[in-house]
Amino acid sequence: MHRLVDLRSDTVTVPTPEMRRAMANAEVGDDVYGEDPTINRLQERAAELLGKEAALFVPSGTMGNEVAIKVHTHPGDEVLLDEDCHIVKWELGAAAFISNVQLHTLPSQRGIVPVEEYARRIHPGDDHVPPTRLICLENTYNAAGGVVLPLEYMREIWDLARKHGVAVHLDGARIFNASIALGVPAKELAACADSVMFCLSKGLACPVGSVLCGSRAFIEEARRVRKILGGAMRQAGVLAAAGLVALDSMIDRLADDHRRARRLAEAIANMPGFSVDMATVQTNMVYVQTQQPARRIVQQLETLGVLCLDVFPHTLRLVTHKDVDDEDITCAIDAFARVASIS
Ligand code: TLP
Repeated sequence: MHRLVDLRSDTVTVPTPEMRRAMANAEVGDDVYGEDPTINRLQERAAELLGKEAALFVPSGTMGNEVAIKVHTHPGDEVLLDEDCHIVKWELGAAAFISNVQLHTLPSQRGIVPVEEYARRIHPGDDHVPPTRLICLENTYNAAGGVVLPLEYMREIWDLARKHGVAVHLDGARIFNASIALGVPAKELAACADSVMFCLSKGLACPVGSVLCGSRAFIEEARRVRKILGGAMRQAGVLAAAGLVALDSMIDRLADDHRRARRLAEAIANMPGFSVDMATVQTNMVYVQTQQPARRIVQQLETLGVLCLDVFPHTLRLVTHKDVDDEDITCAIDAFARVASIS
């Protein structure tokens, strides 16, 4: 029998042998004293790659986003963002819990809130209305299938925010997927935001970690907030070592994940009981609409050795990553065909 094909998320990836070697041999020190040379190297490398002055290694993408929100805002401030973005949907209300901010959520078309809508909502604050302090963007945008926000759109938001003195934070958990899909350096996307978080632990296959990038002053304060939240680590160079390998060798191969997602989507789109909006298949995710309840399909696929998530009552999410090869895609397509034939 073929091994399990795990399409639940790119977070399930395991470190490569090269990462494990680098982790075993990593030079380490106490990072709370700023003395871990491997973490320092990772932070410098990440800042350079994203075109920012400085960077901070954090345990998770959620912490990176939430530290950024805390640094950009004061209690009672307002943050404008899409209603289904990760910060709203999957971070357990952390922005309210940690930063005491009001999240003003706006509907979007696949992560794109019209620029005029932001313009209409931005408020300087007065005796009645909270000041808009921050706009959060997400690229790639998870909740519509890993779709890409175009560079032009990001620039328009950036110009608007500048004009009104509002900060922009980019949840770039999968910024390198966006960069590959757009054929644009990640730096150019990052240039449209004051701060950017990207994850090492997703398609880049590291076991742990994300990086928050921004100005030197922003990162200095972020470091303090990370400590308050209990996210300061000690000899975490063993983790950062995998991150350095990832930045050197795992970015370009994301194109393979995108190609495999497309193949999977094209096959499933033609099966009875399923549909796929091919326009949304832009990176490493496939959202499949199901006639049957998605939960039931997940269970049927599991018995055939294919794992995926039901993200909405009639929507499945399939994510390709480095631990899914062409043969796995064939197995997944066969499993879907069997489920389609019995439902
Ligand atoms: N996303 C996970 C789940 O939490 C949904 C996944 O499997 O996709 N921003 C974005 C856009 C994300 O997709 C995620 C994780 C995060 C932030 C948070 O990263 P972690 O899991 O490291 O806290």
